[in-house]
Amino acid sequence: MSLALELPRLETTLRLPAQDERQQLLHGLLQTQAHIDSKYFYDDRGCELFTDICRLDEYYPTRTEAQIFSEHRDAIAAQLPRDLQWIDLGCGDCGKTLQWLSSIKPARVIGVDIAGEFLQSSMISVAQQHPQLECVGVVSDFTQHLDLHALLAEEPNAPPVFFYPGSSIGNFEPRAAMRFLRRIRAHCGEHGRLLIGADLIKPRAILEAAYDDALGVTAAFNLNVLEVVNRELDADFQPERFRHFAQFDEAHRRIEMHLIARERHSVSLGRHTRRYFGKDEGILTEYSHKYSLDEFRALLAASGLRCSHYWTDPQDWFGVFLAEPL
Ligand code: AVJ
Repeated sequence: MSLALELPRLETTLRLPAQDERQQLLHGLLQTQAHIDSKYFYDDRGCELFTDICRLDEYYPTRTEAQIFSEHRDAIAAQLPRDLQWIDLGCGDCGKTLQWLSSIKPARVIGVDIAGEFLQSSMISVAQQHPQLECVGVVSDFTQHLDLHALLAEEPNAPPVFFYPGSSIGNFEPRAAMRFLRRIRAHCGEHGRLLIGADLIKPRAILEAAYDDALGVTAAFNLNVLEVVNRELDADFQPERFRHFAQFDEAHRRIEMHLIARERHSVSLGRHTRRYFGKDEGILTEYSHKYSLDEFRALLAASGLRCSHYWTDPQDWFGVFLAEPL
């Protein structure tokens, strides 16, 4: 027997060619309402800043979800099928998944993330801590394309449990969220499950503070996206010419994050394109939708998923939902 650790399997699913990705990004910046997809937040610096956000006093979602998980872990695990395959969507460093392994004892762990190098090292660390566990990393922009059918079919007797924590579902507008949840459902078969976290409606002041903290970490996170765009498009955004803005839109039940031009100026978006920004004109960088418990269960139902159980914290600030195919 060899003592060397075998590297975990890493697969890359089809992605848009880099050129098309850049076209989409450019197109968004040239709309009347300029926008940048939230996925561009997460370069190395952005991942670091997001980790810092999760530790802020004002940013309650991560902490609240972690409390719900630690309080109800055994009750949740008891509702999951035996010999499951655990699919962590947007696994990052796999920190959340690691906390589940001893309770759920999965047949296999599949970590899916858009950041490939980071994913490789995350899966290595899971494999080192659990040498008997089969670990697969899938590099994928799963919000655009989710096709794990062939991979899941390798273990036909291990029902998939999709883990989508952190209220990342909030980035989707409700219709797109439904389409995404339907794609998850299509992978579930009879015994598959979805364990998902969603941030809940609460007073505006608490929501807005969570997205505009006193230390300015969220502002730095938002502004960092301009550095990412500069690299992607060979653009010349100057972050100091923009300011962070976050606001709860009550009608749409979502936090909207924008970058607002401090003054009238223009930005080169590569060699052939220039965009003018008027003073106070904004670039939309993120939606973070908030739901009531009933609204989120209705969204699951509209996606062909029945919410069999849910758990919240004492203040009903965050919801963890377990769903199965209808
Ligand atoms: C990672 C999408 C769940 O919406 O709360 C945190 C991202 N943006 N602070 C969220 C985010 C600003 C976060 N999600």
